[in-house]
Amino acid sequence: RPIGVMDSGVGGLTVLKEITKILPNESYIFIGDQANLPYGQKRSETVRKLTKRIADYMVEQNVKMFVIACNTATAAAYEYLKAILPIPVIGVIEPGSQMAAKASKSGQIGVIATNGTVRSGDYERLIKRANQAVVVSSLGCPEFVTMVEEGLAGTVEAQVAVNNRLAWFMDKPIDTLVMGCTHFPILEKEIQNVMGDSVTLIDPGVATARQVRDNLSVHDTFAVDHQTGSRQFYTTGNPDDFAKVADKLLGTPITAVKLDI
Ligand code: DGN
Repeated sequence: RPIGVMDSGVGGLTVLKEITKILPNESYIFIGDQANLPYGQKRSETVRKLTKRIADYMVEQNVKMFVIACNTATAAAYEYLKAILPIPVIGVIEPGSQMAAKASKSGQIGVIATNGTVRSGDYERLIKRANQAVVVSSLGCPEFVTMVEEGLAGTVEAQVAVNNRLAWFMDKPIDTLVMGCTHFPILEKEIQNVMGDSVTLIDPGVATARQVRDNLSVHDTFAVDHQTGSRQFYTTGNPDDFAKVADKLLGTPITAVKLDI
């Protein structure tokens, strides 16, 4: 049985990439809900409904685990889906928070995310659960999502936009910055350039991948079953546009199929 991975768009591919690095023999179904992108500006009830729709489809496809590779959807729907789905559900915020709390020495952590994720307060709550003394400064960067979806990562335009937005952190003594949106690791270079080497960037996808592996190995019935290592890609939007950005991101050409649900 495959592992189901979803995002509102191509951002979740950064998480898929980390999962396949440590579980290369599993099979995966990835769905980008691009017809409804961006999730970050929507009400959380709407995001919950959209995420459930994808989850239901994944369950119909007989996936053995559902990975919400989107911070906004994790904030809106993780607890809800965990309670109702018949398979294990993994979100990205808890693993990312724990990783950040561990990495910070100064106890000053920054979070960049969509407005929806910032509004949920989940990173702040879960980072503080891991270490109460930490000070968390969160900033919404919704325009980063659009830049990534438009394939602008690596351009001067992207660097300028990242510089402008992250100037907000200049008077904040953070030593750790959580890329709290799965689209943001695609702008990692631009973000590191402006933050400087003294700031450690946290990609929650890395910690999430470890959680997927650990979860597979504790559920006997879901034991790693060394499959063919196949990957199927679906988008509710335009498959050619999806494939163009996905190729760049995964470093290998892929085919995407239009999903009508
Ligand atoms: N990739 C999603 C996240 O991690 O929050 C958000 C993208 C979006 O739809 N705004």
